[in-house]
Amino acid sequence: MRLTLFVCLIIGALINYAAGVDPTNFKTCEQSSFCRRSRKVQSSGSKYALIRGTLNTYTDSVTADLINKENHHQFTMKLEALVGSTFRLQIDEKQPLRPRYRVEHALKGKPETAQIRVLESDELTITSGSAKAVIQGDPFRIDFYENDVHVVSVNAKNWLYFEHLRQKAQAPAGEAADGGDGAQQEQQEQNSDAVQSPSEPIDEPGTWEENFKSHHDTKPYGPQAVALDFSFPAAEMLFGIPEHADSFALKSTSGTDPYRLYNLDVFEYIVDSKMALYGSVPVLYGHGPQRTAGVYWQNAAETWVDIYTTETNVVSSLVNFVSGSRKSTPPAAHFISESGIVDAFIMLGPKPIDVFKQYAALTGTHELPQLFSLGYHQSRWNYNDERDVTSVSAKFDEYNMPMDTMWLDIEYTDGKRYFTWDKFKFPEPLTMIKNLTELGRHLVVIIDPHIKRDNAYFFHQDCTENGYYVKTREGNDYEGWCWPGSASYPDFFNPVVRDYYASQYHLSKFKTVTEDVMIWNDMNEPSVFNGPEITAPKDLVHYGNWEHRDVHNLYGHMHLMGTFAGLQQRDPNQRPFILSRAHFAGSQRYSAIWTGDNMADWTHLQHSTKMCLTEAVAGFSFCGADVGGFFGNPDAELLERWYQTGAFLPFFRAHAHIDTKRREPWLFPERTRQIIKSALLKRYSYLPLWYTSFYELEQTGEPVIRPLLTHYPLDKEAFAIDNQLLVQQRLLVRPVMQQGVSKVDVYFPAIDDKKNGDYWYDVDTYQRQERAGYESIPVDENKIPVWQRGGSIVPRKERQRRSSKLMLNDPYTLVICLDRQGKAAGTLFLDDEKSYAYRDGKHIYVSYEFADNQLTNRFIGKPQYKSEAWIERIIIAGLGHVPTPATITVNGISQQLEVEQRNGAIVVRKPAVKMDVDFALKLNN
Ligand code: MIG
Repeated sequence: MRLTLFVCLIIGALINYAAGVDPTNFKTCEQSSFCRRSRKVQSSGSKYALIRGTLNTYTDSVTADLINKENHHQFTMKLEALVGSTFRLQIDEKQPLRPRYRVEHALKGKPETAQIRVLESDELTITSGSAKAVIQGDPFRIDFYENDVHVVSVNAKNWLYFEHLRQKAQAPAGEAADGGDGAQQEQQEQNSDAVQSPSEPIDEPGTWEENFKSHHDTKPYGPQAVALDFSFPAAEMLFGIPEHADSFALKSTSGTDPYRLYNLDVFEYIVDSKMALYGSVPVLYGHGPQRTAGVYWQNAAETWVDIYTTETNVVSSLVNFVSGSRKSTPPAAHFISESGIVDAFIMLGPKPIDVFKQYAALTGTHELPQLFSLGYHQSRWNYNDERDVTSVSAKFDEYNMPMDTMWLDIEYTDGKRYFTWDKFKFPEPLTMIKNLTELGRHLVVIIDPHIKRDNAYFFHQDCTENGYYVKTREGNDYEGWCWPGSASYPDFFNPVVRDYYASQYHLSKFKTVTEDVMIWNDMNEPSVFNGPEITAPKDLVHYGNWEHRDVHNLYGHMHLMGTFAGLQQRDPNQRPFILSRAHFAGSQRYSAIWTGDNMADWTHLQHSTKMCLTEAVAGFSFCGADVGGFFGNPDAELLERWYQTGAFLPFFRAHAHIDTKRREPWLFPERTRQIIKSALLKRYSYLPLWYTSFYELEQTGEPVIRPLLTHYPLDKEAFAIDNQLLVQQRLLVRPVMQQGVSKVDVYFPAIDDKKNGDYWYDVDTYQRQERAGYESIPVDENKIPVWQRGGSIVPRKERQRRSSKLMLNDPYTLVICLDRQGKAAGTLFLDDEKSYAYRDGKHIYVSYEFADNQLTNRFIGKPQYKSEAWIERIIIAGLGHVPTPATITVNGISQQLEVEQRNGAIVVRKPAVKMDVDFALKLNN
């Protein structure tokens, strides 16, 4: 017994060691005074009521005053209707001692408001189109309806909690507040509990100043938390609030910490965890078969989110069954933020795709990326010198593997001074870049926000002289420790600093790159090695006199705004490509993101799809994870499976830690090389689909990759599935993410509650799945299980090239998979793959339709881009007969085409029509 325990402890210690992260470096809710205070309200409720007679009605909004009935503090409430079944709720103090921070720059612009009708009786009913809000005065509560179905409640649990700003009481000598741990604190807490109501626990330790480990937070403005609960009566599950290394479906937080949103550089993060990571996107959705709704909690301070799920255990479902009643407590979320105001957008759906679009209407989308950025990226920390870069690129050619972009990590710089190069390792960067560019490849270099405090460094000189750095409370430039040693951090919240920063990217300043070199912004949480929780202290001061506390989760976002402006100014004709680690709501307008420092093990591979699915519904379709895993050395099988998975996530980059073994594909045996090569080729063959999907994301707000529930909202079995993903509504991908398996269970979702499913065609064999439900699918080492939906048309390019740039004029293959009615449809977008000309209509956007044995095309907008490309083959699956021959008609002239069989499909060879030409292809019976 003893021995087992001992062994367990040892193994436990070893696992911990391997798993990396030291959780004690990061706060728990208990260690964070505002989280502790706000969470207490969950057991007692709080008391807010509308003040009668303060209601004002406008064409698109109502306002009224709210009172905390315990301390009589007053607040103003504004409820505004926005176009697209969305309401915005704002609550602020009526007369705060100092202004409270309101998030700027996250929304893509001022949201368009909508007209309302107001009906006043016992309650206040506000209608706008099919959206309706019913406000109850005492206790304050709002219920939201979409087409008369109740989908969201605000404050139904009475957990609204708003700490008004106040003067610090003079503490008697010797009783200075202390947030440290230990018995003394607990003792004090018990005392204060005894005398204070939960809405007034403001003398608790940690309220007016707070310690964590060796760090002291002065908290000059005292307690100022805001918290509110949202219930989703029509939902059965909740999802959203990235970034966490956790499942797509949010888990109950009862008995655990809440999910935390606080941009942090977590060393060797663990999976299945609610701990904070690099990005924070406070948008959350509730989904049920009939309705989907969402809440965007616009607050940039540290935020914790408690999750209440409706547990479907046997007993409760039995009770529900017997009583015929619905579950009484719907799923709910409790948002708790350290400062700021209540600013919540309630998006009413009704369907998943509607609510994703409503969120995109608020915060925007990534613009159409340059095609190269959807190709394969080769990175590691570090490619050591010019020869290394050139020879890695050459090896890809030697082994006939496509690769678009080489990346340079921090070691290319002169001593971590960004915008400079190490002159010994990289004496001729421009020549190196030109060599890559001539091969049709790109270079991305890293530019981090920490600035080396070196008096001889121009950037540091400029920032020091002009006061561009983030300040301490005392008004000095804040100094932290990071890669360059002692470092300071530009205050990107200041528009003048952003302009200065943007101008550093101009080629007249950054002379050692070209307009084709793109940018990687890392460490922008910001990461500060010697700061509290490895980030900046909360009492630092930003532009506008805001505390870092108020704006923390936006720091990376502001950094990205500067970089994006810089790249646009550098070359107004090229769409910028930026990769960021930190992100907030709206950062998707500026950059792609990746999931940071994952590990070379199977669980991290599995989390790449989970995490990117959550990011995609939170606006970040352009998401990927380090292929191969950042820390550690993947074995051949893990690396192979990781390439196969990465090939079907939007951002596809291999990357590795400086201490790992080199792992370029040719360093592995021939078999592995072949597997990786075929994954790369598969990725490149689908580039036209990825590209079209990103164009459509920008046009419509519909995510590029999607969880199954997006298109199968009725199928409860599909709700939580996060090891499968859809690419638009065309592909179903189920990467192999387990070791040593020869088959995988794949779930084919149902379109109704009778278990009817779509047809799905295996993209390699055209073998068809006709039923919904689980299927066991055999997988050899080369297999990436991917199906195309019956009813869809997918454009592909099948010629093998060195990089995507060289594919510009390559011909297309159209893959047509028929549904039960023998129909299919799909779109294709093409342009110059690089400039903004598409926004002036210089593109071809075409919709293909197959019905009655005939394929036709229709142009959406006038085709105004001159493409050399043409259609070289048309593959049709599900036809049931081999028509010979096929007849194509262009401009009234008909011609017969050869038809062949390929696996379960037929192939029409060489239709040879240009992309901007009208045609009809008739298949004879
Ligand atoms: O403290 O630039 O997540 O991708 O290779 C580590 C070096 C800093 C963290 C990034 C990682 C990158 C590394 N960076």
